Amino acid sequence: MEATTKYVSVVHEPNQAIQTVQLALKHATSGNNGPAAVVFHSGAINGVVDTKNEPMIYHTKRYLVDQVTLSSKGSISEVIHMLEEAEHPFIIVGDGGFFMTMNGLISAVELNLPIIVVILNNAALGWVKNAQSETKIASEFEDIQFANIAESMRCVGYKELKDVFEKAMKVERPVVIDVKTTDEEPYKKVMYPLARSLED
Ligand SMILES: Cc1ncc(C[n+]2csc(CCOP(=O)(O)OP(=O)(O)O)c2C)c(N)n1
Ligand SMILES: [Mg+2]
Repeated sequence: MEATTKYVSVVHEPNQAIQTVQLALKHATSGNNGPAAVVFHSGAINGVVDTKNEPMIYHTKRYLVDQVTLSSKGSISEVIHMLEEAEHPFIIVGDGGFFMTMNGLISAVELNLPIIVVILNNAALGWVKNAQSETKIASEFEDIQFANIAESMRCVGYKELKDVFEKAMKVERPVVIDVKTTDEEPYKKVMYPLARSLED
């Protein structure tokens, strides 16, 4: 977590919680604003005090192949710098991922950022749908009009890809482009073999 945050603190005792969160907020919002993290022992919720063991943080090593390098503080700042320098940063996201994160567009509109969000719209939580057998539950979307959602959030929305990029680059506000894709290609085809083997 140290690689991705400005400040990390571990809470061992329940009565440290409020002060630690306040300190984290102070760090997050002072100087160069950035993420801060406070890690609690799950037992702290029930009043258990554990000063000896560090809280467990979910281990990613089982899922990530060795070639994936963990981000360092330097590479995160590099990405932020690239986004700041880019005239029109492109953000590519699935339709499900867009739903999970579209509140970010409110800030993008407020800050007048000329970002271009491209939605790969397969009308599904493809990852979930592919992993379900015959019966599909809560993994398929209706025909959602993302361009309309974008327009109603005061972004510019386009419904199709044809000839759109040149137009999008001239817009000085956030743009959302709804690109219809297929959901017939399963995600397993593009997974790392190790990750696939854990699912099979
Ligand atoms: C906040 C959050 N909720 C749930 C998940 C689990 N999850 C991983 S991929 C996925 C489906 C994403 O759908 P979409 O962005 O449309 O991508 P697709 O697989 O269809 O290309 C979900 C629900 C997650 N990663 N993050
Ligand atoms: Mg999808």
